[in-house]
Amino acid sequence: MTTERTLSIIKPDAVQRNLIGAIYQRIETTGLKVVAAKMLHLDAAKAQGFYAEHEGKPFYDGLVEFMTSGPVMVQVLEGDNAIARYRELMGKTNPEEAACGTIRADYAESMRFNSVHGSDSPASAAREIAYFFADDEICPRG
Ligand code: RTP
Ligand code: MG
Repeated sequence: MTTERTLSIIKPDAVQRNLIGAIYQRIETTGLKVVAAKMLHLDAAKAQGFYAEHEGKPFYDGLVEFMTSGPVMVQVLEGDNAIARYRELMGKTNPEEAACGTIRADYAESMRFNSVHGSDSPASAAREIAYFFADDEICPRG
């Protein structure tokens, strides 16, 4: 088993619908630990930089518009195989394809308004965590 960290975002649609607690409960119930957290209202430059890998794709401008439409909760999760386990907890990008019991199956409204983000690889996790958190803002829990 490998202890990993991953970057999680509760997106504006879910914050707006008061789902922060429900999503945190699922994260904690699955055994992942929140080791850093902050609420932010992203500006366009911050959202564009975060999703730079998707620049030029048809959904990019709409994605940036959505991610800047209201506050988000950003957190670092830690645990064994945290990256894959959190992606599994989220479910597929399109909520119509997400497995029963996943966050997106239960809460996402559409492909765009899909409630949560999770890093998709160790390299992405490292980049995304550093994009939002300084080292001294992360609190290892052991
Ligand atoms: P995320 O990065 O937000 O965790 O989502 P993901 O890995 O499951 O999906 P990704 O391919 O990275 O896409 C990022 C976000 O862009 C929106 N999207 N819209 N065809 C579309 O309309 C489309 N494809 C992607 C979604 O909000 C997705 O979460
Ligand atoms: Mg992604």
